[in-house]
Amino acid sequence: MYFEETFMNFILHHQERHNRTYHFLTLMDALISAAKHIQHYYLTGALKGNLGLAGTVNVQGEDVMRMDQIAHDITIHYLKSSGRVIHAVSEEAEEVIEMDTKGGRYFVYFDPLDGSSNVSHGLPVGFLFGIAKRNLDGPEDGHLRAGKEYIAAGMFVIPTGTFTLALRESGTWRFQIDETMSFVKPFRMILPENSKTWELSFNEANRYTFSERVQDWIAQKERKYAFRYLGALAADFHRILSNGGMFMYPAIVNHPKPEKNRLQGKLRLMYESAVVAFMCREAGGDAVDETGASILEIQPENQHQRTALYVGSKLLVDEIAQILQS
Ligand code: AFP
Repeated sequence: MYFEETFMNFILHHQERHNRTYHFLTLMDALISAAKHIQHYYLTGALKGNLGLAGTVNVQGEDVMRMDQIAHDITIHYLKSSGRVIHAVSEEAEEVIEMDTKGGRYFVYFDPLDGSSNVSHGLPVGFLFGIAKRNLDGPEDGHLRAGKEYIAAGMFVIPTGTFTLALRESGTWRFQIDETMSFVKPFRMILPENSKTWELSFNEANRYTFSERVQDWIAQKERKYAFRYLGALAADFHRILSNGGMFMYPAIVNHPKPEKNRLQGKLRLMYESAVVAFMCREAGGDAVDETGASILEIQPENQHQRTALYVGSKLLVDEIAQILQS
């Protein structure tokens, strides 16, 4: 018989090779339990009447919760019970969530159900997370960490059963779920250098609201690369990691209704942009914001801060960064 290497084995050996504690394993176990539980709800939610409108009542006469609220509650439960988390930041909670402020070691930033408009279609959504570590040597400096200080970042693409995790200076790895619901078969992701498979991913409907220079750049490239867009960052970025190219959510600066401009972009820095930027860097790529500055260098001023995002193959990101900086 042949057995694939499990995620837990992979991460255990990684921790041992680097003389690290097992606390990180406990945290990863909590995140994986949450992801499996969310996937279960996603797959059975319609049957249980839980995918309806929040505030309505389901067939069992229970109040219907939004799927993203369910995913948030599940994740909070597992993170809290791990006993390893100091503070968590969730897309679904305005305030920072205090957990184990004395014994915890990690800060976790997450979006438990990103791309929720895909839910009612049964199409992929993401559970994205970034992890930073308590300052064990000096005074604690709080949860607002730049992406370059994350120790790990990852995403589950639900309900496809794929999980991608980047470990600082140790690469980006993809796992898939097996018949026993274990994540197995670590596969190192490196962005392909050959541009044959590269793709561009952005919301085409927004194209004429981008800055002129971004529009010009797209016009130069559009015949060269295939174009894909699912509307869920984790799923769109999943393709870019495999095929190369670039995902972008530029700033909206030319909307016909100026009040609809989004000068800071749409995506959230701490649990969307920095997460994929971290995974991308570990796979040999890069990510910048609307000024052409590195996403991983941005020091957040608040946990729900937004940023424009250009992430993917280094060549394309360097090219757009130069244009944005000029
Ligand atoms: P929702 O979770 O509100 O659907 O937003 C998803 C998302 O943050 C990200 O996953 C997508 O890449 C992006 O927004 C899609 O935004 P548009 O619908 O504006 O293209």
